Amino acid sequence: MKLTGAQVVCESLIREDVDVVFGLLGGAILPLYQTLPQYPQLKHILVRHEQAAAHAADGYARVTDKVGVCIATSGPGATNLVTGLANALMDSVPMVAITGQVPRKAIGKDAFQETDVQGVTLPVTKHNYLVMDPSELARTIKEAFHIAKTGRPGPVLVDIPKDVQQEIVDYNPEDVAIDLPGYKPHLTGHPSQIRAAAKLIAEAKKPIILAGHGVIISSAYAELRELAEKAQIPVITTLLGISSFPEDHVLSVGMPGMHGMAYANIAIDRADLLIAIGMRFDDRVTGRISDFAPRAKVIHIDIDPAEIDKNVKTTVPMVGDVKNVLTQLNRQVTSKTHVEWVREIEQAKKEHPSHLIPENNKLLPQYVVRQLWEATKGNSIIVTGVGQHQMWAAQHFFYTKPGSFVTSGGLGTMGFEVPAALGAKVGRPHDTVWSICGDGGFQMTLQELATIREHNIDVKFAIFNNGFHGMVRQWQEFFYKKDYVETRFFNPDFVKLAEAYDMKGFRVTERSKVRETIEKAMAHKGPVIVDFAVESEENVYPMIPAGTSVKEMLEAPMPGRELVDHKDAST
Ligand SMILES: Cc1ncc(C[n+]2csc(CCOP(=O)(O)OP(=O)(O)O)c2C)c(N)n1
Repeated sequence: MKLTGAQVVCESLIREDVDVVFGLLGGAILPLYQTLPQYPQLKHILVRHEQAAAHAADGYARVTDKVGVCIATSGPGATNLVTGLANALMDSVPMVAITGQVPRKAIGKDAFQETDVQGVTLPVTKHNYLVMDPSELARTIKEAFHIAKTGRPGPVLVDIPKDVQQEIVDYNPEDVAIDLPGYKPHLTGHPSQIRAAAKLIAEAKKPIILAGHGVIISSAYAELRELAEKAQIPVITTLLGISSFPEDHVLSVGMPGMHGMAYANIAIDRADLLIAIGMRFDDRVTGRISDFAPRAKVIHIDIDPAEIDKNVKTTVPMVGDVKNVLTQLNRQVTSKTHVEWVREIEQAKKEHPSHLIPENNKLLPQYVVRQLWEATKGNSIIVTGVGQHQMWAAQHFFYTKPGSFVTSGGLGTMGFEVPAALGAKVGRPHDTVWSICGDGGFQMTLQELATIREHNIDVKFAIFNNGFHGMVRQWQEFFYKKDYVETRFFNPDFVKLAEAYDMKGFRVTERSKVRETIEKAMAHKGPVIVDFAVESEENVYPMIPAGTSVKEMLEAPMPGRELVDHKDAST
């Protein structure tokens, strides 16, 4: 059949099972926008800034098994997507971004709103295209989705000149085939490596699993659990691996790394075998590499061969999809117990109770997180920004439902919390979504409150209002003698702000009012902002300063353990 390029794009999106797109229009993408009403199956959510379109698509993709889609115009529209693309690439999130480009004959002339988007986004996408021939549109969109969601997922950008969107082409969906001879993700583990890994597991006295985002991406929850239970191996979950293993399980040891649970880091330090599953040994996990897991052999399962030996030397690598590899491995792993080892970790938990919240009358941010957990009975998707509140959300809410924690891990993007929560609620409309926000990060994308109100997207925002860029203030306190340069700032009245956006707003200044306000917010149908006036100079503990090791770990001061000797070892 004969269609315009724009119609081919819409037809192709529908064939990829897309039902919602996030975007903001402009001249170069107008032909596509003017075509959208012909396809009511494609719901469009108009954001107020393109960065939010990318983060919303990202949040949507993380809580569904779908690819998130965002759309922007040429030039500034496309460049506004860059942070969102980089964020999705770092955290392996399947996304397709469609951008308008100036007409073909204007390319290279510094035309109005012309930017070399392919060039700009090359390092922040898994792959990108500039479609110069309308007859290649259908295949390109099909390839973009295939690349975005297979292998190690990531964002793919398709840049389409305005006249390519307007031109009439032949479209026969049956004839559209992908043509990617060089792209063949390796999906199953090599049998000899599986045997070698099973042997290491059988020999280990102190094995520990490090479960990452790959477990969630691959939906390998049951397989992970089977491995852990069969061989009685304690499980640590990285920041992005949170919710891949239920935190109420006896073998759960929590999060490792810079702000990980002390006992998780101690367990890694003492382990004789690390089984790293779909994680990439980020520096926030390892600290100083030479001191990381000094006694351990390493089994590393990852779909991306580039991750093997990148940061940590691997004894047995297994390249493949986590679910497949674990299924293969579980067949060869024999039942075992590690009673002494599990007891040793239990003892470390008692000696280093990192999850304890100080009992006092202060409005502590940790307490707010714990109350959110209790009030929701753990039945909520938690979305966060980046900073102290993010770490407290990771530490003090106990995640038991797969895919219930959405956070910007690799890029650490403040401002993620508002649009990603919007996207998550669109993706899982029947789930409660709480966005735990920094007062700094919230103000980076709060314009999206208008989008949220317009579509009545029922997200509950908990702003941790400490009047500071809290995480940076903490570094200034620890490493720069409390020299608070430019971390303190003025905040608007968030309750009035909520009212300005026709939303419900509450302010909480006392610990005793936390729970009832959370319940009121949940009872209200529609979006709510709760402004928690939390302790302004509370610190996140434990902390392993950047570039150091578990030996230099700082734990919360308590009787008999005073804080001493803060060194600036940061890199
Ligand atoms: C876009 C962006 N800019 C700067 C930073 C550096 N940074 C990391 S944490 C942080 C402070 C975050 O403050 P806030 O959002 O209020 O959260 P809090 O740490 O107080 O919980 C900053 C500025 C960042 N991560 N992202």
